[in-house]
Amino acid sequence: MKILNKYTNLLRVMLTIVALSACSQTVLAQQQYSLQDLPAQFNSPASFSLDSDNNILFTSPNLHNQTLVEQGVITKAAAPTIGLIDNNNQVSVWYTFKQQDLEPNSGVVTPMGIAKGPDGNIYIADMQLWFGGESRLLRVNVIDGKAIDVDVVAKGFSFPNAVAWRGNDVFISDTVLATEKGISTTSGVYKLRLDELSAENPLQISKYQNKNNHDAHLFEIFESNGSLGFGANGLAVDGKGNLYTGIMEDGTIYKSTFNEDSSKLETTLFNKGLIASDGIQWDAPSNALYITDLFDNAVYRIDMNGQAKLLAKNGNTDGSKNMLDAPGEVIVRAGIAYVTNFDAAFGASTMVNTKPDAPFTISVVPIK
Ligand SMILES: [Ca+2]
Ligand SMILES: [Ca+2]
Repeated sequence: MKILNKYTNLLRVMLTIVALSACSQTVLAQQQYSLQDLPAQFNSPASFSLDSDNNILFTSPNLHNQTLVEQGVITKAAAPTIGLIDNNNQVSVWYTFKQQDLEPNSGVVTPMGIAKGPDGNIYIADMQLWFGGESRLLRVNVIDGKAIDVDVVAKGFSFPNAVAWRGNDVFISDTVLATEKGISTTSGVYKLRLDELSAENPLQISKYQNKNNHDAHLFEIFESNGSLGFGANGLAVDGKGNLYTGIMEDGTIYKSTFNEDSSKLETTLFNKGLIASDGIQWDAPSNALYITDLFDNAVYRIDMNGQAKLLAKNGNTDGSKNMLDAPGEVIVRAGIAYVTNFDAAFGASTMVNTKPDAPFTISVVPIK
């Protein structure tokens, strides 16, 4: 009996070792994907941020779930996900949003803009306007490069879109504060301090009423032509601390400069001529801004004098063969521009893309 026990125990130890190594192998062998063949859990790749290890993170709110189910391309809705592009351009799942992350009234989370904060955590705009919830700024708490969990740190936005940090201040574009179709859209950019952001007591932004009656955190207000109902969208901060805001329906970019105390000095027109500007990122080595034109299926570099140069443009595609497919944002890493093919189709006459479709892709464009 004793001998049997001994062998049973030995067997148990051996089985435990086998089980543990199987477990660690599962962790090590995390599924990886190519940029040109993403799984359906990345069916609307949107915005980019670099993490602390030079990986590229990207949000995918998966806004095409319903369309793709109707097309028979996928069988069930994919949860919103954050992907990671490693230094070998392999894509893996960094975080999948969970039940406890959903906005309680709408039951959804819509991760749009993403940016790394000065505290090393990842901040995400959760757009709820289309779904009946209260729009939020989320903080993904990061330890050793891994996403641990998610906290709500501010709420009360209308259509939060891009997120960009300037020192300890975070800027969040709000694409629709008020809009009258074909007449005008009012949009803006909020500015919050890191020390105002708290999981225990999320910062409450009061609803925009008019130009003279709004939350004190509203840093800038923009009026645009009302053609789409989408105003302030992409945001980026350059090496000198200037802030750039793209106004989607006007196809313009504005530049805001700052006083010593980080208050606003002035905001002026910086570039115009795009059809519908989307995400913006600034790249240090090339000292330039990179921006997509969601409607015109194009990617541009814009120098620090506001001069645009076309980097890539395609017609109506499905995104295969590295072609652009309604690009949402572009980020540069080591001389390569990565472009999310958001693949939205709004049915507007000025929009090149006509259909969200497989494959789900991120394009790469050398910038030299
Ligand atoms: Ca596609
Ligand atoms: Ca398409």
